[in-house]
Amino acid sequence: MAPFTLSLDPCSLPHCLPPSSSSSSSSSSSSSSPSSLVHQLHLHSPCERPKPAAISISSSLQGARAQFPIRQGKPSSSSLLRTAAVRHLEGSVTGTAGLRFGVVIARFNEIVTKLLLEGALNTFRKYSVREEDIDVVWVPGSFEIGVVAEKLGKSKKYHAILCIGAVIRGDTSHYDAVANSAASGVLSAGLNSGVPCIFGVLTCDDMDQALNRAGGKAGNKGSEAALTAIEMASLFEHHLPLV
Ligand code: INI
Repeated sequence: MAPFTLSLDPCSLPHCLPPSSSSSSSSSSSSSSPSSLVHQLHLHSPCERPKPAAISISSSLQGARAQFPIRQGKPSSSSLLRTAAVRHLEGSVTGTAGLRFGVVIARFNEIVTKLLLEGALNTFRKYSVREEDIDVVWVPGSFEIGVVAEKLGKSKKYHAILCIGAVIRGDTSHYDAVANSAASGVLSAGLNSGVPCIFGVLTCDDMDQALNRAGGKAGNKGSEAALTAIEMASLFEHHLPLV
């Protein structure tokens, strides 16, 4: 069996736990409040960030493996899924220090998109992303999102781009055109720029459905998309180095 040397980076904390939930779930851990965590994370600038895991592998795969830092996987109920020899590369939603995000948001159906943005910004805050590391760019409609997302991605100023819009069938006969264009635009932006572009565009049958997904009884999809953006930013930054 190839010998591994693993070291943990900040991203190796439990994957799904928001920094604040650890303090709220246990009264004895109140010292890890969001604000104290922010303070700790800010001690490291991006260039001071601890280097990802060091690897020592004596096999013919050494060269290839050395390009991809290994992080310890979260505990699995099945030991078959997590073994020493199989690498699992996965972004983390903790350890967000230094990660920068662009948000592209459509004004069309603003009553919905503003709620999605609110959910996204709350999530960024909850996971200790600094406000100064977020830029929000407004565009007229979802159709315009892709071109701006691609421009932001190519600027290399951001680790992920979060795209927010609301396409509502009841409002237009060209629903399908706008919805499909928004989806393919965001996809192309990610592929062409090499920066994760996250699809936070609602495609709904009516306004009720949209509001339900923008903080109503179906949750807030803007918040979910922000979490996806954090995970993908982390994956790219910490585990998939530029090659
Ligand atoms: N843009 C949206 O974001 N959502 C919609 O529901 C929508 N409808 O219904 O038409 C919409 N249209 C505008 C479109 O995105 C462009 O801004 C417009 O076509 C100009 O290019």
